[in-house]
Amino acid sequence: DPVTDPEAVRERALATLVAARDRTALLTGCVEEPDLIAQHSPLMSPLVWDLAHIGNQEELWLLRAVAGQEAIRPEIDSLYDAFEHPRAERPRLPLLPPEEARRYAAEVRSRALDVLEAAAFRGSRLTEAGFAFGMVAQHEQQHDETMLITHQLRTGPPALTAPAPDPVEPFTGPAEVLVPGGPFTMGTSTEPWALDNERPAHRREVDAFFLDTTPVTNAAYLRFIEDGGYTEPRWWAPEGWDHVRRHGLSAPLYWRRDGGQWLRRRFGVTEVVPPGEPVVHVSWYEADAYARWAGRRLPTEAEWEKAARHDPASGRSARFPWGDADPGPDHANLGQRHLRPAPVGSYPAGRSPLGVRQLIGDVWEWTSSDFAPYPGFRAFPYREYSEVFFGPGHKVLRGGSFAVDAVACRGTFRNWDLPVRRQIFSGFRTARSAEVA
Ligand code: AVJ
Ligand code: FE
Repeated sequence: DPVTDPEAVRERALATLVAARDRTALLTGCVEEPDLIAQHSPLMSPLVWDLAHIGNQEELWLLRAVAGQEAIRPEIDSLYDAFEHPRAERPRLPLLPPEEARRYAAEVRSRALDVLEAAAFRGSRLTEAGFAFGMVAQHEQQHDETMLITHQLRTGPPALTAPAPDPVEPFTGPAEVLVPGGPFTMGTSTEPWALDNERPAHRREVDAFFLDTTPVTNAAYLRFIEDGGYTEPRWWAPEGWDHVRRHGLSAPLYWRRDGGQWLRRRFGVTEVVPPGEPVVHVSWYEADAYARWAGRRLPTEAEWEKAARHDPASGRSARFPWGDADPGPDHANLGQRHLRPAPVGSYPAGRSPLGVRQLIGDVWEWTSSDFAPYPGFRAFPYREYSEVFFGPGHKVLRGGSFAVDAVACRGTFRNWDLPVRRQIFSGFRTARSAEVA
């Protein structure tokens, strides 16, 4: 059993730590030093901050908390504490220069692998089933997605390339799927590397609803734009309307109208907006307005998770829409294999039992829900991962994007952000309540 056999846990932890570091090396090795220390947007850290922060968190959790070691460089902790310094002020900190940051992260990693080699994976909640190692690998992968967001914000010639997803026939299946009402199991108490906010498993009642079979496409979103969506206050939440007016927004981030067509900039390349791909780089306010314009609404977080995990035949919740198997390349567009969402209709093997498509990967999907703790939530291992973000300010996103690694993606995984944010790889699908007889 991969959860209880210590050698299997060790092997999985090693493979995920190595994969995360390979990706970090790619994201910080494909540009020159000035691009590593520059701040490409006040919304983001310089890439060199993410790099040392990844090492510093690994040191805190694997070297100090798990192995009881002394700090390697105690004076740098505060520089890389995300709560002490907001992103906008990080470029003015005396950060480790790129070469030193690399050496520091490598030193931490080499010691962490010794800790992993000797670990017993029992006796404490932190090491049980390799949790701390899985948490650190997920943390690094989350910052790899953050760094990919920074790369997308960066202007100049492309630094990253990746093949396009395989082409598919335009999706012609039903536009929406009926998810029957009734209880389902939300969250998890058994997934070994699930983070605190995904726990514990609990029953949730969800009324019958219809959910879009696929994420909303660029073509559909364009109809909203061309119907005057951005000029009609009635589609918008009041704060959303205010935001759109103040910032003069009229299309997703990175889009620009050129004569008769819409272009977008994507990792240094300008291209015609592809009609069949899920729309990406929209805020919660834009998703909410589109849904209202379409006569629909965003799904709640519980509706999203029921559609993604509940198997009506067995009554149980699976880890993923397709079952309990870890994601493979036929299931979903994950792991930065591509630098874009795949067209709707891709990955038929990843569909849910009811036929909902592309719930995992491609684009993060906004839900209507505020980020809130599940009944019985306990912060673990630190309050600053989830607990301090609970509240009405943050909206939940689900399902992961093309920029998320499989280790940080599952049917229970919860992401959150402010409703104005759109530099993230965010899209959405819409829902409507089923008529009650
Ligand atoms: C879960 C993506 C909102 O990036 O702020 C990284 C993940 N937490 N380091 C973030 C995280 C601490 C977090 N999100
Ligand atoms: Fe972090």
